[in-house]
Amino acid sequence: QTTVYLADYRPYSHPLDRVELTFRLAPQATRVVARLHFRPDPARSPGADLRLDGEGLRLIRLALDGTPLDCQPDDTGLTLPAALLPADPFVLETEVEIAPVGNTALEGLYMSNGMYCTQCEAEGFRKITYYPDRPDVMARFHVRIESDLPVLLSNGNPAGQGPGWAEWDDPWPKPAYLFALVAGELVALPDHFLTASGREVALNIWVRAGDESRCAYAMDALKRSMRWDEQVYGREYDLDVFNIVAVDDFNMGAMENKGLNIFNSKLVLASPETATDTDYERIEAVIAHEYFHNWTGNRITCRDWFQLCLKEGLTVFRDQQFSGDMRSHAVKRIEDVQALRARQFREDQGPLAHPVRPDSFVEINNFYTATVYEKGAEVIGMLKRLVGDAEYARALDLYFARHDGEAATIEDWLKVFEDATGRDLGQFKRWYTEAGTPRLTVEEEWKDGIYSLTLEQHLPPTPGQPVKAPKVIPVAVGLLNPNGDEVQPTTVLELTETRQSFRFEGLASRPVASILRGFSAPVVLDRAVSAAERAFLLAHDTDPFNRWEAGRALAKEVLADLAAGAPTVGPDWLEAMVRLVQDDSLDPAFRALALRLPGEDDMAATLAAAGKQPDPAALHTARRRMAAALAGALAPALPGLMEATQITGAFSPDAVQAGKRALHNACLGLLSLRDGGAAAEAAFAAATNMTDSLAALAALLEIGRGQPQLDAFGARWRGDRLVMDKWFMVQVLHAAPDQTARTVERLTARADFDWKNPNRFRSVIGALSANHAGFHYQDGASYRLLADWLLRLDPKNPQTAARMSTAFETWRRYDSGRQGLIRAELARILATSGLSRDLGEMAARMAG
Ligand code: BAL
Ligand code: ZN
Repeated sequence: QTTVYLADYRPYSHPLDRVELTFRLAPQATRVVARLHFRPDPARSPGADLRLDGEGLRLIRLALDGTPLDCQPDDTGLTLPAALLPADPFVLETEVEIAPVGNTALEGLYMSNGMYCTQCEAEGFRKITYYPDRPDVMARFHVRIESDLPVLLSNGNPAGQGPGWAEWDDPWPKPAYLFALVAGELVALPDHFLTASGREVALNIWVRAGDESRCAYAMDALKRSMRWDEQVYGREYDLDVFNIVAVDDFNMGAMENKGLNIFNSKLVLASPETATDTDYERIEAVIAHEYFHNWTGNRITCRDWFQLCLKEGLTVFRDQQFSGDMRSHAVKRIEDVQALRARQFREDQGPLAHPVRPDSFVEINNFYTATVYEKGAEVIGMLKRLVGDAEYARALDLYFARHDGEAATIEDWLKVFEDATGRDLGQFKRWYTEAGTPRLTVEEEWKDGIYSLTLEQHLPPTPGQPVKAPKVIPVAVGLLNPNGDEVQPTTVLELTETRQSFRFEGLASRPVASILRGFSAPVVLDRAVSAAERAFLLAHDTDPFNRWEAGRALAKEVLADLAAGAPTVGPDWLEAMVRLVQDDSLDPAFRALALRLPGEDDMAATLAAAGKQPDPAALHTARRRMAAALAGALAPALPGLMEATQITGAFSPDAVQAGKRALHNACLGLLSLRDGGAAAEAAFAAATNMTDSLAALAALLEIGRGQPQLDAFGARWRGDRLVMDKWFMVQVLHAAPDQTARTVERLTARADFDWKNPNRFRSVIGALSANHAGFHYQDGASYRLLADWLLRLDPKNPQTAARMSTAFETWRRYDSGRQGLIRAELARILATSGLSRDLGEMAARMAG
């Protein structure tokens, strides 16, 4: 395995201006003719050979300015010796043959349900033609597609079409990873958008016939995204057309190819009957994310793949802002922090920890991680908090002005902020270069009317980074007086040293501190707070995030106590929940989030970080007892709450209705713990939308019932791949711990378990590891099953196999028995011959 290092970066030797591509599509033997217009620059790498990347290509023809060349490719590309290269601009022409139909890795040009499509990020273009496949080589593309299929799409603007062909011209220079091609029997939902400066843009969402009725929400989200980017970031769209295509077989969520976004169909298609509120929310966010990439990613791209967070962190941050503006900032922040803790903190605590900007990799596909994306977004949030909103806006304007059309770095990004604000960001840069989640301890002192907070940061060692210098941590703090009134509004303390004190004067009485408001930095706050103080903050904090956080901390303490053998659930948390859930001044979505019990994996991580060994079985039992206690305490309130949150009018996926449904269904889940499932059975029978239907089904499965409903659901949605993914997943997620592996074995034996489809694979094998107690069941059957499936998938689709292998990253948390079982599976994977670079790198890093 070859490791690539950031420190080895060198600019590409031969500037490339223009690319002309011709595709003659055929499933077994597609011909790709590429004409690359090079413009030699004597100042750049004089005398250098010309190296092109290429994998799995059959070279048919190679010519330089029309003269055939006799150069033999190797396994990874083609080298033209410097002696053959003219000093003046020249055209290199290649013709290669590829077989899209056999491409199960879903990288490069492949086929999905009879349609051709591409995925080139990060290094898929080299599977299409010989090319300098690196993001700092930006060129203008002209594409001709020849095929009898009716819809032929590529990037940029249409440049002509006739029977059996179409041409596309992209005026904006781009790296090859943003190239896309689609050809198929597709139909469009058409629309249009008038930009702020009055340009008309044709919008289309392309799907298979029959799916057009499920595109309206995605189209609406696209138009709102386009308007939002104009209004908030001053960014207008820059082509005559914007196409989105839905594809069933896709390794990721979606891809931001210039003017031709390709989406996993589950992130486009939605109707009330088939999509849950969570699906709608996700579609809105991902449509926005991919659209926002047009400026943060496409117009300004990354110099090399180590800079991936430059586009991904920023674009996630922008889509989070957008979703907050569209829905509720408080709810969105809580959801984002939950996801960050579940995925990124987990990554940061284990053998896969890496900096937001890694400095080496074996396979770049393995670095599309929660750290690069979600922590990358948190780092930008901190920057904004530190410089303030107005300065952030000025810095972003400067970023777009200075780097438009360029391939930039994190250094460029930080320099823009330094120039716009006059700040020195040298210390802040450590957030990009050092892995690990800082831990923050707090000491308080109240003396002579002065309240002092002493904050101390602890930076845990991570692979390859044993010792770290202090970071800049923005800690948002507010103070409440004992009556619950706020006496110090939110102020951002800048912790720059290992240990630092901050004083608040002029207070009449000892305040209650609300620390890390809005989750102002991605850190763990280690603070011993009494249950009474947490309950006080849950009742009075003006910061909605910290209000929720107080409830969450209380709940985690209850769960930890129960798992450690406490006989009952104490009253503080239960009483607080009873009050909160009936507080009609609170958004139902917020109340639903507060009612959600801490997840078992989350709890296991919390215990492990505190030096305690989590017992998956004990945690599972404790969580069930906690749910039962909550259901008991809320029993008198549940009927009234369910009635108040029953939606009577027409379905809408908006945040208000979704919030009501979330609270209603949270109550239904609790009620079913007491009524034997009667209410859930009735709810399932009456459901008119997927949110309610799936929630009722989950509530029944959770109490070991629901087989007739599961059968009815399966019979109704047999022909719908996306809905059937839910059917598969819900069974695995809610299987009892000793039945989880067996459930997966039963489901994977079905004819409709199409394991080469990434969505179907994730719906079962991904759910296996998401069922914490089932995955970690003591006999190790789930570990074996996961390893078996990873090894089976790896030769077909290494990228997805590698992603799913992260289920094993937490092995160090558990007892020696489980550690041994997981390590044996990792060793078995590593001992397999022909392992992909993707899975090989992941297994080796996890095995340590
Ligand atoms: N660039 C890969 C998919 C995404 O993050 O948008
Ligand atoms: Zn992205």
